[in-house]
Amino acid sequence: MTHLLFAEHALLPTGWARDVLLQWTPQGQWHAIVAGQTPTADVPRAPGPVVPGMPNLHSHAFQRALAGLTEFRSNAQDSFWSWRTLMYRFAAQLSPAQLEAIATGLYVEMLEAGYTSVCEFHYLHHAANGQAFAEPAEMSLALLRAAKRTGMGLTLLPVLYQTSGFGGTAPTPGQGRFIHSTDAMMRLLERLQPLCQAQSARLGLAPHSLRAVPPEGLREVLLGLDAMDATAPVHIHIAEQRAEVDACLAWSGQRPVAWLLDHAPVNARWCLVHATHMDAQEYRRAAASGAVAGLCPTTEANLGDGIFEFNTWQDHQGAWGIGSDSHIAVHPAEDLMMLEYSQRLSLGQRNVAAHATQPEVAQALWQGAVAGGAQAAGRPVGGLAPGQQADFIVLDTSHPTLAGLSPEMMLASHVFASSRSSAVAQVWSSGQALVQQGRHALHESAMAGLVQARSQLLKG
Ligand code: NGQ
Ligand code: ZN
Repeated sequence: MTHLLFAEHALLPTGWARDVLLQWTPQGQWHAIVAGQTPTADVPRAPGPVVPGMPNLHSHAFQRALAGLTEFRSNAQDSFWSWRTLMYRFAAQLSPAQLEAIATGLYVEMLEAGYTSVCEFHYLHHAANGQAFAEPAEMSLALLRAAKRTGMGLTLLPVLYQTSGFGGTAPTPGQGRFIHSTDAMMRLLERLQPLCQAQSARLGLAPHSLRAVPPEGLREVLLGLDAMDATAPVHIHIAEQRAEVDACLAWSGQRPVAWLLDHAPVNARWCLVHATHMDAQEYRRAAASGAVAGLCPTTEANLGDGIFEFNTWQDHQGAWGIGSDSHIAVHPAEDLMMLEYSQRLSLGQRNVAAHATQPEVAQALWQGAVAGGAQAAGRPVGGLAPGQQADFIVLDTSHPTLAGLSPEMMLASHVFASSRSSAVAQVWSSGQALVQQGRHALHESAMAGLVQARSQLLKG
């Protein structure tokens, strides 16, 4: 038995199609997608245009409870680094139950906004005193449970963290909860692999950054991962801050992206998160490697990172996707808008993300981010095509900003003009309707749980 839905308008990889019959398997994968059909009375109709669900390629779930709480001056010159001090202080006390509550609330928010899968760049592994939990995967299990309960598609990326800076400097006390030997990380991955498989989550790995993983740790853990799964996704924070680039130059004589490309087998399974600071050669070489650029425009703006040269990357046909990272915004439309606006502001132009074959900016952004996000996730979540998962959203045609418009204009208005009042009516993941009339079934309890966990943390 397959499942059927009729959509008057659907955004396929080839563009908008009319009168589309969407058919998926009981396992939640697209079986057939055929345009130009006549609807029959027994087939349910989507109440609006159908658009692919968005993969979120970078998340630190716990940081959702800190969003909005660091917008005050704590230093004469606040920066990414002073924010990180506050973030570490917050992370220091978090319990597994609190992580689960925050992630559950966050995943409900993500689904309601149209994110249908997430890559968790997960580094908060140990107890507050830095000792491993009796169950070393305790914190990872909290994330797996949150994803399962909410229906969120998950790529779990346990983070390897070993040093506080280039050249092997010892971790600071605030980093105690993150640390693993390479062997201990391999044991964690082995423990997690069957658990991920059981809920069709994908397991990958994230060397935190070149600051946090020395060359031998990087080499060994990649060999270990390959022995487990030679196609597993690998994500890394790479060149977010100028101070990081300078420290890497002082240590190795090379910039971080150049160093990585010369010392690691970077290819299409890699996601380079915050490849913000690259020179012309790094743009060319990184794009040619096939790696996905992991862009987190609202977090990068919030932390004062700098502006990625999106049009240079596009000129090199680089793959890219978006992540909500610190969750200062949890909405694909906001991150796509921020990405386009950062380019407009720095270049003094408009419609930068449009390209020769796609003049519609919102559509170019949406489809680019879905394709690159799916690649980074290592899961078949690349849109409305047979073999991919039936992850999709239905736009809200009754939203005043969208009502009465063509599907192209609806998507553009959703991305650029919906003013945070989400224009998402339904969200389906793996062929299941998780969000109806804009609300996830767990909305009330999940949001209450998130708020309660944050209140506890603020008291602590
Ligand atoms: C993180 N966040 O791991 O949460 C980092 C900050 C670091 C971002 N890079 C810590 N946005 O990079 O050292
Ligand atoms: Zn990050």
